[in-house]
Amino acid sequence: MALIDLNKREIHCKIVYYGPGRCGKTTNLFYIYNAVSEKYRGKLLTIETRGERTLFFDLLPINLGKIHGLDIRIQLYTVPGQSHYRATRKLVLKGVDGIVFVADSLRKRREKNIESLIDLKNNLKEYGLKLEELPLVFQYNKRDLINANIPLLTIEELENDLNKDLKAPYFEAAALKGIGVFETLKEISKRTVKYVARKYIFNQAHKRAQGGVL
Ligand SMILES: Nc1nc2c(ncn2[C@@H]2O[C@H](COP(=O)(O)OP(=O)(O)OP(=O)(O)O)[C@@H](O)[C@H]2O)c(=O)[nH]1
Ligand SMILES: [Mg+2]
Repeated sequence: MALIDLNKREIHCKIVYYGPGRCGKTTNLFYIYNAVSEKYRGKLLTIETRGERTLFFDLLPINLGKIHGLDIRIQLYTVPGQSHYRATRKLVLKGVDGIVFVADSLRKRREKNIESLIDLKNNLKEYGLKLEELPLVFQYNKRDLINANIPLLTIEELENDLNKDLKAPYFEAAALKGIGVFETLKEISKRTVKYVARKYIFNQAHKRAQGGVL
């Protein structure tokens, strides 16, 4: 849940990495954790995993430094992608401020990507939120497998399947090698901080206007 603390001059935002099972959400967080200096990151919490499958969520707090004198603190979450953890995904989405949708480039995962995006929209709806109104970035992951002779979806196909109407920015990535990981994080952070700041200013103005009437 976004929080702006003007006394401490801090903004806190929640960004959720969403997407089908095994698309590479946790891999993104591991890469970020290993690449960011201790000064700018908290502990990486991986709450319940079996093998490499997330069963509840991962959480990594990072500090992006200052913008306009405010400390930007971001909490990165991942959801468990496997279909039967829908209730957990909904729980993790509570209070979300920005979303990275990680899609799997493997051709055989095409339907799973589409299903996961529908699942995301349905879960948001239950909180009265619309995907098109939230900060959103797509990450088309596992592009490195193009060299392994494994059938991959083209970027055009991924865009057409997932982002035709949303028209959100997208990044090609190979999260295991860190390619596209920080580009994705930078874009979603920028959009999320802007969104949270705007919402805050709007709410303050609304409160003042209401105070004026009473
Ligand atoms: N080749 C390749 N493999 C990747 C890439 N990103 C992730 N993987 C592999 O894909 C598998 C699943 O990655 P995870 O990050 O655990 O996937 P997840 O989305 O967190 O999966 P769930 O927790 O089940 O939702 C692991 O074996 C990763 O090493 C990538 O860019 N390229
Ligand atoms: Mg995971």
